Amino acid sequence: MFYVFFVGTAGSGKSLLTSTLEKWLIGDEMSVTVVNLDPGVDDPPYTSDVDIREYVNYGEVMRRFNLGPNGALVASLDMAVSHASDLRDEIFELGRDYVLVDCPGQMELFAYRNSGPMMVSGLRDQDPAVSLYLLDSNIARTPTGYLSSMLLGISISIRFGLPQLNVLSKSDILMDDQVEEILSWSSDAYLLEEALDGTSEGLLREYSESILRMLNEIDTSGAVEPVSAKQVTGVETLYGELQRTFLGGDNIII
Ligand SMILES: Nc1nc2c(ncn2[C@@H]2O[C@H](COP(=O)(O)OP(=O)(O)OP(=O)(O)O)[C@@H](O)[C@H]2O)c(=O)[nH]1
Ligand SMILES: [Mg+2]
Repeated sequence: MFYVFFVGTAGSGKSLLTSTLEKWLIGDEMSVTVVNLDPGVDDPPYTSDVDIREYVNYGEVMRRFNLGPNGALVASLDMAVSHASDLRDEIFELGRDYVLVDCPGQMELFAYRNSGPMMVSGLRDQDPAVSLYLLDSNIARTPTGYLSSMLLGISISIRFGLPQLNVLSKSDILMDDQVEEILSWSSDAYLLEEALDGTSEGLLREYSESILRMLNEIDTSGAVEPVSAKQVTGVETLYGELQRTFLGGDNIII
């Protein structure tokens, strides 16, 4: 079983890409288990086979502990961690080729708190896994937005300790030349530095440049695949990358 964890900021397109990739894999004669790990979702764009909502009631958590939507999500995931082995058992019994895990959009669960990484390691156990990090085109279209999205991706990869693939989600909302520009930033840090020079000033520029130097030093720049879950473009390339990652072992692409 190969695990793919879909992570990215709120609304970056994780759930729709989960659904699109599921269809793609099934079309390629793979068997797929879809796991919903978002306790607060109402109506995901797929039919989940395994669902965290079977184990924790987000609305009830909100009412009982008098929490707001974000606090209730944090508390719900904390509670659900104790059921990670039950979720894993369900996944294991299905025994399918791919396990697509749609994670909640609240990134602090994964970038800072323990419950996200604990859930990830509880689910996959020793099975091969990759985190699929979505950079939202709405954010990554500006040089500073791109840089901050990459930093968040690094936080997640540090916490997960998994090979990571970066995708530029919702690429259909950008013009072709905007996509090309973002891809050029991902392949050549000097071009990103130039772009930052043109858009930021003073302290912000100094910060951005120091961060860029740090990224260069730890060699974290890397490929970003443009994908549109809506128009189903880039999915074949993504599928190829996933296969390459699973077959080739540890290639952390970030
Ligand atoms: N244009 C365009 N819109 C998209 C694409 N993918 C998702 N969307 C839209 O973006 C919105 C959010 O998509 P979701 O798939 O729910 O995003 P998410 O990351 O799962 O959101 P949360 O779970 O709330 O964090 C929806 O209105 C989708 O229709 C895409 O490839 N292109
Ligand atoms: Mg979602």
